[in-house]
Amino acid sequence: MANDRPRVLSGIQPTSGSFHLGNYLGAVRQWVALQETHDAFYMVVDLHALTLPQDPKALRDNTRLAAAQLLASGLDPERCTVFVQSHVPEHTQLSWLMECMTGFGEASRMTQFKDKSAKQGTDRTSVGLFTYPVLQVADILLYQANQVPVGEDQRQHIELTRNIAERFNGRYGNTFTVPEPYILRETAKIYDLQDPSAKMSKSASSPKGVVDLLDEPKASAKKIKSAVTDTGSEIVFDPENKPGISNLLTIHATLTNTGIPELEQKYAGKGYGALKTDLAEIVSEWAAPFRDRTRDFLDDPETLDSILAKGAEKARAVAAETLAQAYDRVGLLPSKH
Ligand code: AQP
Repeated sequence: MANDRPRVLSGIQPTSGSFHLGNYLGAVRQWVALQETHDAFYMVVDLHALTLPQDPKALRDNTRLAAAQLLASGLDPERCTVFVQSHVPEHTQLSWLMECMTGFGEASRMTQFKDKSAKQGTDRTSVGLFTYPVLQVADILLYQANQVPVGEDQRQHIELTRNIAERFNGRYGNTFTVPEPYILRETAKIYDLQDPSAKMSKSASSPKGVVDLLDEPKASAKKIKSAVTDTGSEIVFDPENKPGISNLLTIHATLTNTGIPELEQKYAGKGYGALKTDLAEIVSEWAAPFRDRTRDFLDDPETLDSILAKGAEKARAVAAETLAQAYDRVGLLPSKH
């Protein structure tokens, strides 16, 4: 791995039993491509998962499961660094400095927080949910990341990261790389199959619109075939007037590496049913080897844990250097023990 490559950093929460198509197409697929050209750090963000109540055993299981799915997606520990966020204590240490650099009003404007806290009510909303975008700031700045490959829903958090990095650099001297979001327009937001105005999300009100990558093929085929479509019968990419069909076309185009115009031509004169039947098959065929590879990694927890341990070691080497510099810049007295 060449060190002069630009650096990328991103993470995924271990909050469910499976990644969904939105996670994969919006983020993880780009991570796999970027490991070829960038010095890439990818983590399972278990500390972020704690912002909502988690069963301890489920969290441990889902953390391994998330790591297994990342490797099954094509992340190669020889080409990138894969680790678990809590294995690198520098994340929470830098986070405190970042909290002290963030305005209360600034944090209050984060739409993810506003949406999630509105769903739960203030009494059930943790302070951790409020400050987690700031932990994310620390996650990114620790690695001096040039780019952060994420879905559209994370854009505001990257903007916050940029603002805080610039503020810190302005106050204490150049310390952090100011990162750019890396968001592919085509797959920035994959929509819920039952409600194409909402993003596909694990906290959707119904699982029917969410295609989990570890779903049984029959289950995902059923979800795709019963996807809500639009009035009319023509298969054209028109997100404004035909959000349902446009979402299916995006998923089809990305999984098969086909251009949308080519697909429009292929389905000219055919009904919605033809597109859905084909897409159900494409998703099932794509997901079958993914499921097998995930299972193989889970069946060998020792190898999985050793990959994560090596990843954490590599990550810590970078994180510790940045943290020491940031502590020094703000005037914390170095520890001599
Ligand atoms: N629908 C989506 N389209 C494109 N990208 C998406 N991502 C998530 N949903 C979509 C991207 O996946 C990455 C990892 O997501 P995360 O672990 O942070 O999970 P999340 O954002 O909490 O995912 P969900 O399913 O949307 O969960 P809830 O319901 O909790 O909000 C991120 O880069 C994200 O942008």
